[in-house]
Amino acid sequence: SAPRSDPEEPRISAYACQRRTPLDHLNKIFTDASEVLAENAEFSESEGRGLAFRKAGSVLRSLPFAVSRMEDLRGVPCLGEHSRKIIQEILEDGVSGEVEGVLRSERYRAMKALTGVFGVGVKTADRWVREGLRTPGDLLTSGHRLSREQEAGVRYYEDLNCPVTRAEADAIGEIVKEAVHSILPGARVTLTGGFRRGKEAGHDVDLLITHPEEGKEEGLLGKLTSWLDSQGVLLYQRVSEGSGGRGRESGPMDHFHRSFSILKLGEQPGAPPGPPQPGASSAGQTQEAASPRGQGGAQGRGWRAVRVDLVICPYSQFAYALLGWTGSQQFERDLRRFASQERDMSLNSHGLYQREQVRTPPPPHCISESSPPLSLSLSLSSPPL
Ligand code: DCP
Ligand code: MG
Repeated sequence: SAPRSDPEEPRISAYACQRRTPLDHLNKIFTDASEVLAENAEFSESEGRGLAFRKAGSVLRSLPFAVSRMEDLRGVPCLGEHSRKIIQEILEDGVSGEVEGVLRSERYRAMKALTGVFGVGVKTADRWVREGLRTPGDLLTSGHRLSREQEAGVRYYEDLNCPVTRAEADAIGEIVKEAVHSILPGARVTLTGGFRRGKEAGHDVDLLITHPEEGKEEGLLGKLTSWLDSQGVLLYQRVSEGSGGRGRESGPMDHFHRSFSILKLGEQPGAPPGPPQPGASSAGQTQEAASPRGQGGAQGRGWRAVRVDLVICPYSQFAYALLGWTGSQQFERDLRRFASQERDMSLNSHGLYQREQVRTPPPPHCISESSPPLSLSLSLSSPPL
């Protein structure tokens, strides 16, 4: 990108983790467009193109002014030719023809609807679209074989695509906290993800659970989900065993014990969800339908389904886990990239590692993630729920 004409103006970092990004920003018309193009690229498995639009959206979100002419973008990093063309179109015509075309396209709409089903990824949705399916309702009539997760995704489709409010997230936090404390007094439950960043709505509730005495957290997830199940609150879950953070944790993915679950939330935030329905006592078993066809909305039913991620971490890794689970995704990606490219270190949700300092000749695999994580006091003082 062209250098800024005014050397007095501070440069904007190409790393999202070095930019201030307010919750409410001034360029929504452009970030909405890049979001659609990023999704559309991801729907064709063009990861590189998708990432380019995500990066463009991220930098636009950080600008302290509303873009009103192309010159405003001089020196702004992370905006490729394609993104600039879209911005120009919007500045000139009020809309981007390309984005409008994507929004109207049958394929985009079908991919959006089908990947909106919990448990359905791009590959599966793409296969279904090529077979002629368009909506989650089509899945019910077509007799396609669904995984247990996808079945739950179809059953609770409406609820899971209705944004979770802050009050609902807090209510879920209270339910989980009560359960955790009855099992393991002294354990800490922290709301992470978008809500920790101050968002008023989200697609799920992310909860990080630990205990100040290292080791006490072991075995907690199973007891917690059994407790929730016994209360009729657990509508679905899939557990990812991981290593609980006790293995050789390399790569950007984390290895915590985690439950991808769907919980039942009563009508009054914080109120108990009511007695279990007949036949609804065990997660994954038959539940009353929250149908994708519209009869089963939360209104009138007295409860709604909410996607919840329960993550257990050893206390010694809590700071890193909290950092890694707070997001945003772009912030996390660039934080790891910054660690690697600017500090020759390696960061994930388990720790921050020094890489081996062997530089010449460039070794084929120079990352040593067996060294102990550096101490990090970050956010350990942030209040638990
Ligand atoms: N995260 C991660 N790696 C994972 C899962 C999550 O780095 N395997 C991080 C990035 C996310 C944060 O954790 O920002 C929470 O994940 P979500 O997908 O729930 O994202 P948000 O909470 O930011 O968004 P939303 O409001 O849609 O829930
Ligand atoms: Mg979230």
